[in-house]
Amino acid sequence: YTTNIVTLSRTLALIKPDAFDRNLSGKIIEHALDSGLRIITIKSVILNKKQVESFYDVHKDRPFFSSLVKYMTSSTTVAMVLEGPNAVDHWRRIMGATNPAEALEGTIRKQFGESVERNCCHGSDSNDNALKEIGFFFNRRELL
Ligand code: IDP
Ligand code: MG
Repeated sequence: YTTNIVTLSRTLALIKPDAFDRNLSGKIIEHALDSGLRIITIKSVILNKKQVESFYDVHKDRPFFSSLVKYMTSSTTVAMVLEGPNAVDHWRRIMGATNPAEALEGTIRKQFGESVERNCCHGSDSNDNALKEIGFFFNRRELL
């Protein structure tokens, strides 16, 4: 006989301030749900400078860092934990490339991204980073 065990994993997804301000949260969430991902939890936050500097610490020496911090503190961010088979890769695939100009047709960033910075959404890039990034926004009681 064959067994058919699907291993579910989780990723952190953000709707960034540019998308929140353009009222695109619903459409981006719809993309996630229509693609088969499940929302485990969701909240909105206004990040401060320290939080963004910490979240994007790997980019602290890049020329765009100060602009990125300004953008990410400018308005509300929606944070959600998405779950599904291969959630990290799945969400990054439907988001599309970092630069919306290079993103494939039908992806969220192609549809809604304004620029390489204001690219409307975020997704963790590995399972290890997903765990860290989920912990950045949510405590254990929010993830039961
Ligand atoms: P990712 O969001 O696709 O993982 P990263 O390279 O991790 O892309 O960059 C983090 C964020 O920093 C991007 O989503 C974007 O908002 C911003 N960013 C990345 N590269 C540039 C750039 O060349 N100019 C301006 N902003 C950038
Ligand atoms: Mg990244």
